[in-house]
Amino acid sequence: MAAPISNIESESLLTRQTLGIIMGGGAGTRLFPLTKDRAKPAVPLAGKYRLVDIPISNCINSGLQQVYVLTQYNSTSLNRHIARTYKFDTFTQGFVEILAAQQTSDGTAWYQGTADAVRQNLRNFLSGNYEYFLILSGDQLYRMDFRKLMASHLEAKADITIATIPVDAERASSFGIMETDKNNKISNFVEKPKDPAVLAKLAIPEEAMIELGLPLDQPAFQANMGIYVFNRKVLLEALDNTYADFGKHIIPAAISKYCVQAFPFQGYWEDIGTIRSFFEANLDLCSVVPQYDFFDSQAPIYTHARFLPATKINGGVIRQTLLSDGCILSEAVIERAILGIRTVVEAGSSIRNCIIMGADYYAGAENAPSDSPPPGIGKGCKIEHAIIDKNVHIGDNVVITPKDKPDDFDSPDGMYYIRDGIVVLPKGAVVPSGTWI
Ligand code: ADQ
Ligand code: ADP
Repeated sequence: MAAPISNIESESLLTRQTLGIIMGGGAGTRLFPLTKDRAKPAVPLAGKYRLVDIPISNCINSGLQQVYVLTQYNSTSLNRHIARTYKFDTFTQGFVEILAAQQTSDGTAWYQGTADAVRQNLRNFLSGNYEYFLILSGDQLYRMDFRKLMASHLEAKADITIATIPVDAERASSFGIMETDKNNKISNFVEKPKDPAVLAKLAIPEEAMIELGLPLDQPAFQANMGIYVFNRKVLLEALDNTYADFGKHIIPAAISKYCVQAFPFQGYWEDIGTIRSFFEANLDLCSVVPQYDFFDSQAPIYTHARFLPATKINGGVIRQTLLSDGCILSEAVIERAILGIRTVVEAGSSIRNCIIMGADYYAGAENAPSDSPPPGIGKGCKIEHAIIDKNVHIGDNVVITPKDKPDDFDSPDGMYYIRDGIVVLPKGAVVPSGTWI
């Protein structure tokens, strides 16, 4: 057996020789309309962050400071956010850079899938002296020390390592599911198995369940988290074809050809790439003890530092709510909600089970557009089960609820959308006083 790699050794290896590649989203519409005017990585999260802050912070907290973000298009908000947030000094040679599909050599074609996105940028990646490529999804909420993943990859002398998480039978058909031997070597991989007979054969064996400390009362499956480590030569070979996706094509084809290892992970991990999962993971942060810990000072989540004033509360009732900086709240009832930066709520309004993303400016500010009414929520409104994107103006006595409405609906005037039973108001929407949605 290979000698164990010391932490310091694997840490410096990771820092010097690993490139982080964040998959910032396909042409997909799963987070629409939050992605109507911005690239997916720039979607606001938990009041003051953006989706991309999670994988980038995990990289930085793991000592990895060279990171590319692959996205379809380079929206101004994504560009601005990355440029303002991730600045490294000259001694570290760290960078976080966006590579947008529009800017690749062959023109404006969108990336056909995750593997295609990496393939189209290979020249960029290979120009550095990287031995390892850490490929990460951009729409997941989790905290992982990638040094442990790298140490496991090196120890196993793997060609590819895939981080895995146990899931139950109900969720298994949404993930790549794999079988491993007792040394965590992957022997079989099925992308999103729909056939119950196929799935049943992939259940984690009892002795492995005991080893992982999982309850034995229901079957569990080892799911692909979309987090991969590739050795340089193996990545080159694996992409020497026209396969579009890692999960659908590259990984299943690699199992018989390479040493592909699993790295079992057991912390909190949520895919937040759909409106429903995004909504639920955000609102879980309002629980008394949330499953995800933004308060962890050992591995903080970084974001754009703004110099906003403290939030001002003139009165009202606030329960289980995340309040960002620079809000002004007057005699409102707010329960289980996320209030983003510069949120304004006027007297007599009630907000329950909502994500309010806030605003880029205050009414009358120098940077406020002269042709839009002020952002914020007026007097006497009732809003529930909704996501209100940035810079939305809601007049007085407005009611917004998905109750008695279809689960999926687009209002003809584009003022609102319903997705998975949640009302979503797009960025900059204007809702006149007295409107019932
Ligand atoms: P899916 O979630 O279906 O399954 P996929 O659509 O391939 O994954 O997206 C993976 C990540 O890449 C997401 O963050 C997505 O936003 C991003 N992405 C997708 N297409 C992209 C593109 N063209 N350019 C840039 N980024 C893109 C995958 C695996 C499963 C695994 C789950 C775990 O295929 O096996 O279980 O991820 O979430
Ligand atoms: P934040 O990171 O604060 O959520 P943004 O990056 O979207 O917000 O915008 C930050 C600030 O930049 C806001 O004050 C906004 O008015 C201003 N701003 C918005 N769009 C532009 C633009 N295209 N160019 C320059 N500044 C802008």
